[in-house]
Amino acid sequence: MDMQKIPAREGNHNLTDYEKTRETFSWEALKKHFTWNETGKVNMAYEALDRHAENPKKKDQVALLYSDPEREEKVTFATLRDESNKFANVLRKYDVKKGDRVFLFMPRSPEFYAAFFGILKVGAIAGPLFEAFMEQAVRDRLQDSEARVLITTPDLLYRVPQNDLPALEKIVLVGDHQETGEQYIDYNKEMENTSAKTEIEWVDLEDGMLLHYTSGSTGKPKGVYHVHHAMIQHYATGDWVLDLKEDDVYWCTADPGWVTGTSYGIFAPWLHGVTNVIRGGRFTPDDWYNTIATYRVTVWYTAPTALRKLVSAGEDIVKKYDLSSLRHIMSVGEPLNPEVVTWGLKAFNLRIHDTWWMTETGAQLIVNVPSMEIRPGSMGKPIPGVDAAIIDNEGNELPANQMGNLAIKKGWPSMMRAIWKNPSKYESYFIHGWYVSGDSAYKDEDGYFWFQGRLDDVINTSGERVGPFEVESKLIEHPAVAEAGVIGKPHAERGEIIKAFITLNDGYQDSEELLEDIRRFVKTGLSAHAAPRELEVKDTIPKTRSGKIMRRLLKSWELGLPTGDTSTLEE
Ligand code: 6R9
Repeated sequence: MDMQKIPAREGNHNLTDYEKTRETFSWEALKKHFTWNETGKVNMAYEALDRHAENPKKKDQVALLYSDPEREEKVTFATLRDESNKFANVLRKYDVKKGDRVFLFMPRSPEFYAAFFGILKVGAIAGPLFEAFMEQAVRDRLQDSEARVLITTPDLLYRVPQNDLPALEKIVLVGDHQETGEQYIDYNKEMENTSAKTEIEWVDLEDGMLLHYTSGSTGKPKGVYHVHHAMIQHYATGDWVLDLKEDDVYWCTADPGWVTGTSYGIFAPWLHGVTNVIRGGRFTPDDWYNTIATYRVTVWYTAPTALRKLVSAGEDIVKKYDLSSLRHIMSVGEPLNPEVVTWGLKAFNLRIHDTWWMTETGAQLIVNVPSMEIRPGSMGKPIPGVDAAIIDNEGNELPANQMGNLAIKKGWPSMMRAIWKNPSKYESYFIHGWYVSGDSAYKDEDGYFWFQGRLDDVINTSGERVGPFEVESKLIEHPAVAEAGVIGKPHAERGEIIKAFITLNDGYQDSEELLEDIRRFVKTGLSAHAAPRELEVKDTIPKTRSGKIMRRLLKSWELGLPTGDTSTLEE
């Protein structure tokens, strides 16, 4: 491979000597930064919010700089603290207690963030759901988590199948509405009538904080369970990788329905007390550049799929905006194409720093930092305090340049502590003390990690993880569909798109209208990002003798690749 190397960035970076810090760093020593080191009790909301609101020098600083095409709001640390206190009081009024699950299903807004911290302040576990989820996706997650309270908007209420959710007692509605049932709580009314002071519920480091549902290759989405202790790694990576300084204006483009939107859209920036830009609404290159220019964004965390769209939009549009405030750019979610890195150097005169991690890992693990040479196409190196390796299926470490399972030595602070109500699934992630990511990669002689692909059938479309099983299950609910097999098909801009192969029930004919109807069925029943962009009718779907859909075979056919071992194929 023709390997270009991009030298370290000049400047005053938080992590100046990666190698030396790796040798000397200990999580133990970092604890002294946090109040829980003295008190033994913790709450993320306090560390990220109240601590700054109590600091006379910081309380009036803008914490949340919200904008969408219709609304702009600047919320200080003191105000966000007060609003989250109020929401904690509202939850207590309805008897929400430590350990209860409280879910949020709404677009990004100042109310979202106040409610989110209010949940943490009573010691409850927050479960943010992406606003694009349709009924099935909402049902699966609220049923599995047995959420007692849901915060949503009147617009989204029709996607909440209340009759199927026996554990759900209250629904907080943010915005004007007509609903009158006992189960409804009016956000604005309750917030007006409650005090801005509250008692924070102090919890243990290992107590639950967050549930993020994520897709695997089989079964329904799984609840990845995170605890307050994770903050130590959000803080450390906010320092080393995000390179945050006190006067930064930081923008993470991810929605809090995905882990990047919580760990790096909420925790890391606010643990560092920086101004956090939150933008709602849809993506357009003009809007994005305009956001950076208007708010003088200095540090920007985004995803390859968005960057690829910016590349397609071209360099001329970059020149229309004053992006001179930008100091640091990072990417996560999918492989970052070397061409995008090269383009970034030209268009922004900045390096784009790839970072690798997962919902399950809770925080960044393999990264590029400003003081490190970048090798475009590589995810970088493990952060201090974390050991990563390439292992074989028996758990043996493989030598440099050999492809295998990307694995992490168990025990980093932000690691998930459980899969909700599914201990055997949790155990299945680990062999011989290694967490096995499901990604394949290799490590070069200099310790840089190179992503190769997923080892399971999980699809990564525009940076979002989609389990083929969920899509297949929805497809066969359509009256015309008998069987379905779903794969990810490589796509230049989106990384992968979802392609579904289906067989039809008797009496149905393959037609454009039917396929469009099936597509719409998944889109409105599950979620837009899970709807297959391509649908193809087949006579049969290949299956193993035990009845498992052979997605690998469908993929090889689709891509014209050798089909490999088909000995388990059903006759
Ligand atoms: C944070 C997040 C995790 C999966 C992961 C991998 C892919 C993430 C990547 C990357 C190549 C990177 N992924 N970062 N692939 N290079 N820098 O994305 O979490 O939604 O759970 O996805 O995404 O396949 O296993 P999540």
